[in-house]
Amino acid sequence: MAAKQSSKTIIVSNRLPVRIVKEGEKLAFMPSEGGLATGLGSIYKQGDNIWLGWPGAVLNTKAEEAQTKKELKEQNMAPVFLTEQDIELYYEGFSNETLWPNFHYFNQFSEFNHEYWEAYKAVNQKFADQILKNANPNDTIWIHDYQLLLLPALVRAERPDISIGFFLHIPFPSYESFRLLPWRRELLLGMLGADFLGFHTYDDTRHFLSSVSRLAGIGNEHGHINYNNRQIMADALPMGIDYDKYAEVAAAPETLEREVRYRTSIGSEQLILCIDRLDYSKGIPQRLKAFEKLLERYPEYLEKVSILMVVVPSRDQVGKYKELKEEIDLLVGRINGQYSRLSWTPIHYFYRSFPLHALSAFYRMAHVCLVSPMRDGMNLVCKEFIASKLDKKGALVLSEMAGASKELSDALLINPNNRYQMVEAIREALEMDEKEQMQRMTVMQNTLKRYNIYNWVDLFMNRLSIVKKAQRSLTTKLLDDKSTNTVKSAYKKSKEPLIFLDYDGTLQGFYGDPQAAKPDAELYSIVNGLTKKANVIIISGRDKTTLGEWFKECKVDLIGEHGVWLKAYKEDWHTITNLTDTWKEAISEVLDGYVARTPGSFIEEKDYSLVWHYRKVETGLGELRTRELTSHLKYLASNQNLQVLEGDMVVEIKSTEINKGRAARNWMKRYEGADFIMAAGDDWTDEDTFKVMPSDAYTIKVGSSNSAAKFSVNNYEEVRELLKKMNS
Ligand code: GDG
Repeated sequence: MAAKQSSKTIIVSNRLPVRIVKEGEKLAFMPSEGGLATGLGSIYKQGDNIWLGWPGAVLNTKAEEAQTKKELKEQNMAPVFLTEQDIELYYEGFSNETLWPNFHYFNQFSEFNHEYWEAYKAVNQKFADQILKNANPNDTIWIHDYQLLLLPALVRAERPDISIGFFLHIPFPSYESFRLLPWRRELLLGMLGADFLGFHTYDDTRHFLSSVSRLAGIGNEHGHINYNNRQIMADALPMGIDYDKYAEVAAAPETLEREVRYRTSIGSEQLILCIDRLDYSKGIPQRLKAFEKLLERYPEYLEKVSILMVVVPSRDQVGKYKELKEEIDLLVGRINGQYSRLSWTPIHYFYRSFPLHALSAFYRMAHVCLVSPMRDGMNLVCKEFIASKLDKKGALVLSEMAGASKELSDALLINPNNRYQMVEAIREALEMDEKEQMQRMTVMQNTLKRYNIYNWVDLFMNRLSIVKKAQRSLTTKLLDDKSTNTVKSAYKKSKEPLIFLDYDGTLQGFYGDPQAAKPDAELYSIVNGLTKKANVIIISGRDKTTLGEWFKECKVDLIGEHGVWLKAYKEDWHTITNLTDTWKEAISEVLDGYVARTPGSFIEEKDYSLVWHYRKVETGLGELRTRELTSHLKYLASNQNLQVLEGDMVVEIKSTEINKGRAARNWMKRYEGADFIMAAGDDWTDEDTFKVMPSDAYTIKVGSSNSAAKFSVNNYEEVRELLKKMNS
């Protein structure tokens, strides 16, 4: 007996949420407290789910590897072991010296080194091998970040149907930056192995789509990319934080005790807080220079305001980082040297990391949090600051180059290259009255509470499963000789066959003048051949007069104007009028999902329609969502008789009760005894017909292979060939 194949989720990232520390002969496994680890904890710790990645130490013996495997297995993790050379070339090299600077627009620092590239490919393959060892066809794989851009396609090559999601945590650069990479096409094709690709902001998504189109020559329609017969989706999904955790830590006795201790030693001065990893993308020197300018221009702040600056050590043995560290040290030295008093230090500078409760005490103490990166995918520090402000007092100065600025429009937004603006924004933050602080903080807290890390994880997994479902329902098989014979022999055997045929593009080609597309002799002969045995329905968008005229000599039923007009053979034309609103509940749920992911949008309910408004949504994002919503509804809900209409900043879903699907369904009732059902069509209105067909019907899409139909053919001539064979 075959064992039932379970379906699990596999999370993959360069680093596991654990750190191995070698203590002499022994290995200690320290959990990581990062936001991603917390958010994904709700997934990877469940059942058979698993997180794959590098455990953070190069292991030297088989015994160490075996122990690591065993310990990690107990925590639902599996290691990908990397050598020192892997780390040097793939991680430090290609990931951090090629991709990182390029994606953050620091191209002057990008190294284009072939050895790095080879190592990057090889390590991505190592990850793929590890996934393939663990993955079943029904599993879902969620791959994270820029170190693993090739991984989706490597897995896809071996598991064509598996569900793969990818999330990029750093910015995706403009085409103008990305095109500089010698391996740009390979990287894009690597990413396109995924079914759903998530980015922090709409701009990242837009840049990715533009690179895919211009560098890989693969077009997209509103975020949907058709590639290798798969419909892939790219979308913005800003990552949140574990809001409640930060709020709880901010209220913990240990945090309060630390705050009192730190305050006692610092004094009562106003604090500007900055927390970053040592990196040139963070704009640390620019910020220090702005602070120096502030003191110079507004001497009233001397002895009243200080910066508390935490820089977390990172790669400070590498050239550029070493230089950056030296530059920061010099600037801090210069400013402190010039302005310090015995009782006051302008910059409290720490080049080290702190435990969470210390960080939380800093967040509580800060009057202003200054987050001024030159470029940042999201930036979680500013979100943690907001969550830690239990009394809602304090102000955030935020670079518009951080992804977080798209959500936190109530911060004081700055361009980090504009020193004058930064100085004035810091001043405005220091001077802001409490009422305004609390107003702004309330808005930002509400946003972050709602779009928290758990919500982000749920949304990602939902998106991926919707994309995959739509993809699976839309994959057709090219009608080959074998399937043609199957259709033919089923038709021959049937006693009461029923055939729905769209007209333009299905039975006839397209002409400049629509009236010129009238049936020719061959077509009449085919239709008349079929009607000797079958009930044939011409189901078209054409008006009833034209259809009636063209087929007046044929023994066919007619459906005109996409289902508005119906006419059985020898009967008169009539219309459908009954309206219902039973579809609304299900569609509201879908729309709720869009409202949750699109801040500023809302739903209006009318008697026979629902309206999604996006006038207040970030420019561009509303338009992108419209495309997505329209196609989502078309594919998921059109068998419920809905029409999706785009208006001025609105999308309206109407109960028309009128479409080809409904008309076809009525006709199937009329011919209840049908023992062979076939439908052929070429455009989106025919999708409605395909969707109401019983599962054993032969549905045929003319043109692309993306359809709810089972089979596809290339053009109307091939439809005619098939019908001729059935007649023969
Ligand atoms: C990448 C993208 C994106 C910092 N110092 C200490 C400490 N931290 C914690 C912070 C925060 C985290 O580190 C830093 O998060 P960021 O978002 O700022 O940056 P990266 O981790 O480099 O992240 C970034 C992120 O991915 C998520 O997608 O936002 O744009 O570059 O959580 O609190 N934690 C402790 N001590 C410290 O001294 N305990």
